Amino acid sequence: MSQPHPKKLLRAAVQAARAAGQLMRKNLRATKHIDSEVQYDIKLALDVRCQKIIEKSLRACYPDISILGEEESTGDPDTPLRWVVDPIDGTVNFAYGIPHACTSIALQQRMPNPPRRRAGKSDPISPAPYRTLLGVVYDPFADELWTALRGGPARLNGRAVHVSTRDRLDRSIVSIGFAKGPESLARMLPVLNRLIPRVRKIRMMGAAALALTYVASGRFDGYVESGIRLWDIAAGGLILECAGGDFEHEALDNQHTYRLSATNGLIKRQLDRVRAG
Ligand code: LIP
Repeated sequence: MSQPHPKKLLRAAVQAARAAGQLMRKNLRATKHIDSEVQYDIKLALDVRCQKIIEKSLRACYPDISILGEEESTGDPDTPLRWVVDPIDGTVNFAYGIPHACTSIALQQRMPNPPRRRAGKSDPISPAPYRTLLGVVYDPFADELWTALRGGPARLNGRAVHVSTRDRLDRSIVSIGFAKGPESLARMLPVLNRLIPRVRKIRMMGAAALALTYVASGRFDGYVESGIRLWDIAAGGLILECAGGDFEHEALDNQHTYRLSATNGLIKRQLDRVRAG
């Protein structure tokens, strides 16, 4: 199968993200049906409805590209390309009527012979055998659409964006996330305690994809989380890289789970020292 044109693929992802965003916007204040919940997480019926809208939209354009989604996966998992979809990133915010959530769609390419990693460098989300070709993150409440094609600029509503130039941790805003289980809390609470006295401000917003696009846009200077899933960060990771940022990640034991440190690149060493303790 010859690879479709990247800009057509991007258009399909934007169309799908906007369709899901429309449903999110319409239901922000509605009573939400909860499919399941645990202390640190909620699954909404709207998560599944948004995933279905995205799947239908993407498959209408590209029926042969598989979809790896937070809610479900469809198609042949061995296709050379795969969509990676989080229909609602920031589900708990959305469930509580907090207008800070988004749709995240990435396209990844299977790498036949995974590139050797240069020391300290890594492709967002590699580890092998996939690399991210495009990313779309859409916040329907702020009507902010971030896009990026590998090798090109990161854009917010069509205008190029770039990471901040702040190079001092004590002048930086660093976002931190706590994933869905007690082990993430255990790992990240000591990091939080070490960070608070060293930075200008900490922000905990509850949507990984938006935290990454905020670093890409110079609103945040860093973002750290452990136990985060591939679909939360695949699109935002590429957008950050295309905005000149650094997207370091480490695959954890359970599938599609990562520990990450995303920065403007300038505060990376200072942040790594604090994270390490
Ligand atoms: C969320 C992430 C957030 C993390 C939450 C949750 P979801 O994704 O965006 O950063 O801290 O635990 O994983 O579940 O809303 O798609």
